Amino acid sequence: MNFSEIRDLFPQINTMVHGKQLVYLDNAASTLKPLKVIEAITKHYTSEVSNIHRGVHFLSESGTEKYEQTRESVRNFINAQKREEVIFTKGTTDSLNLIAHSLGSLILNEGDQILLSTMEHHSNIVPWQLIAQKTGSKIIEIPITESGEIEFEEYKKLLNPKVKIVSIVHTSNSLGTVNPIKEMIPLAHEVGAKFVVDAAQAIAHEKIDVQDLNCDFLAFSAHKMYGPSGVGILYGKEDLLNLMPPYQGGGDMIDIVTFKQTTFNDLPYKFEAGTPNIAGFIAFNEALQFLENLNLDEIKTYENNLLHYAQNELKQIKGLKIIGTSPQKGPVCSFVIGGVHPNDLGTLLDQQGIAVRTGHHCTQPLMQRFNLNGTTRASFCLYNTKEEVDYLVKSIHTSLELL
Ligand code: C6P
Repeated sequence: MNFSEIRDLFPQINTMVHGKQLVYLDNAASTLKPLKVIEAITKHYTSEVSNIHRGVHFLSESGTEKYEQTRESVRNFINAQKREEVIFTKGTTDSLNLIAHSLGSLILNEGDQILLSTMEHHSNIVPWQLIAQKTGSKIIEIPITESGEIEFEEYKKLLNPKVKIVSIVHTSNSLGTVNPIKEMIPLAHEVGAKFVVDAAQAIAHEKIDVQDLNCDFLAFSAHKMYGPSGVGILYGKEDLLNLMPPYQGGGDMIDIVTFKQTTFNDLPYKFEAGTPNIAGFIAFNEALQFLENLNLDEIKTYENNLLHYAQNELKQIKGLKIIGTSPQKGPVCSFVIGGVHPNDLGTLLDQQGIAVRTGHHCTQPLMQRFNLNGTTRASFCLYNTKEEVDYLVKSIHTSLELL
């Protein structure tokens, strides 16, 4: 695979920012989009607009067919057994809210426990807090080590029959840590708990096979895997999804409505209320094809090499400390430098054309754990290069001279 040719597939990569060539290192927030994805959105809005699942006319039927093709591509991409297990949502946050509210209201009772780790994104904390308040259940925190890894022995100790749900990030957006999900899942199942995986950061960087993992639920967003925003996936095991009550009402999720009572549609539509982001889901298929045509193992190796190169180069900067030093990492490098505020550094890097994220990255409990107000985060993906890393390091030096 020629990674330098891949850059040509992304029109935004050649953008100028403040008169400088863009160096986009904020891929954990959202990736750039390949031309094919952009063209699919344009095509839909130029000549193919119609609603789906609702018309007998040509445009509605062909739109429905394309939309449902994406479901089949997602099923194949994560190796789900059935298309009914692939629910379309607005994104990871929406998927996690759906599970928390629907599964939570089904299985949580007073005194039950939900296990979350210190490194969870707010989207994998707040929905659980909302349902915990409603059901009288409790959130228990699995601590992490100085290197930013789950304390596995503590996790084992916390498991007991009161634990009904364990919800864990596969790859941390702030630390890069890849958690030992595959070892954690059977232990949760032993005490009868359901296991939810937040795969927002993992999905574009390594192969995820839901049958092999044996997770009960998996959530991710298209915009972090070269697809459009406002498009997300919730995978769930069919038997559980069948038992779970609907999350939102209206649109496609109904079977028969009377003022006395409503019956609900079958999976996956039971969880898909209202008109979705049709163009987005159709274009998402192009992003999936793009990733399928490349090889996720090769992508992982390329990105891992780039991460190690970046970490080694960044470590040479006086006073720079990397936050998250697990040997198992996705392509994310968070760091702090002495008395430098991350926002000041981020602003100066922006002046030099570099996009990084600064702040708490929607992981405030994690920042509290490390006693930080935030970090600067460079996050890489398949179109980033060593030259861009070198430019980042040079630009940090320039910024430090100005500060
Ligand atoms: N993290 C980041 O810059 P949405 O916004 O719904 O697509 O994804 C939410 C989400 C959930 N879990 C993890 C691990 C995530 O990283 C994110 C999004 C972005 O790190 C925006 S805060």
